[in-house]
Amino acid sequence: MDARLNHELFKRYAGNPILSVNEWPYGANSVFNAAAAKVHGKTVLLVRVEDFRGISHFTVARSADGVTNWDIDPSPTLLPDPQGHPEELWGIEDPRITRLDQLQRWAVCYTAYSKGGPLVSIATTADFQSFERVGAVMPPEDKDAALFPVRFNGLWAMLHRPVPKSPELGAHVWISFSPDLKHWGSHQEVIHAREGGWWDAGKIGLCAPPLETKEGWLVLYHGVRTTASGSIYRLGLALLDLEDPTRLRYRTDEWIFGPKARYEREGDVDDVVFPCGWTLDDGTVHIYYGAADSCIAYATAKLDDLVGYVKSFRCPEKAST
Ligand code: BMA
Repeated sequence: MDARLNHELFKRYAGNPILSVNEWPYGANSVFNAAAAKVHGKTVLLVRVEDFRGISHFTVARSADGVTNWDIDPSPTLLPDPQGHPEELWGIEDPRITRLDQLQRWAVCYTAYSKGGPLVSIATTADFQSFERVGAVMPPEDKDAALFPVRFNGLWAMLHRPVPKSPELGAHVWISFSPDLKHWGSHQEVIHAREGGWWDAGKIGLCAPPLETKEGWLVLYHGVRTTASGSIYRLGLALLDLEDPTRLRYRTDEWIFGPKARYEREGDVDDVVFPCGWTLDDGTVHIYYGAADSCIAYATAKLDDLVGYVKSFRCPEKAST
């Protein structure tokens, strides 16, 4: 394995960051961790905006080329609704968008920051202007959730990351199933955080929604490395079986992307790259990632390179932990 290869998979855009509070039409502390979708040929970002109270909401930004000339809603697109949804008391964070063709709608999984801790909520939309809440679907603490775009044996599937009470048990990616997006069950762990000195030891979480490829569901996940001077958020890849997404087939040993550029290394939270969305066209994957919890950056990779790279690592965690 060429150790340099992993740093060449994603190419950073030279004009990064592509969005920050400097472009925002109203005052905000930071804009980061945006979901992404292609809607009528345009790239739509559902951006996490943190206000000066520390509470987050979402605002839509649209661009024809997915990189420049962002048309940003002049005021918040989706605000937390603590009256109707008490679980949103301290804001809504880190959205992930999945197109559900069967429902002719987009589903947004997001973190609702409740008094009991962060939990997973879902809302749907047909136009990114009005949203219908499904509500809270997983109790706290649980976040980093996204839906698969299709049903498996008639059931919707969702990846998410529950956190056990004892931190030494680690926080892992789970999969759950639902007939109606509201009621979830058949919970099982699908990607296990590694242990010891690994870059993804102890705590991992889904980044962008699972991406369908001929070879399986491509999963981009973050690993959190705890160091003496704070946490480092880096990214790895996994491939789940196309027919049975409870089966982890491949997983990279090395991280494929980590904080390097200044805007990733310094911000409200240093050393964080945190993509909540990616889009695919003509074999190119476009990732949109929060950098240092302060701005949004953009990078591209070839889908074939990502799939080829993850397949060059034989899965099984048991061997690696
Ligand atoms: C995670 C989430 C993200 C954030 C990251 C780094 O737990 O809360 O929203 O970007 O921490 O601070």
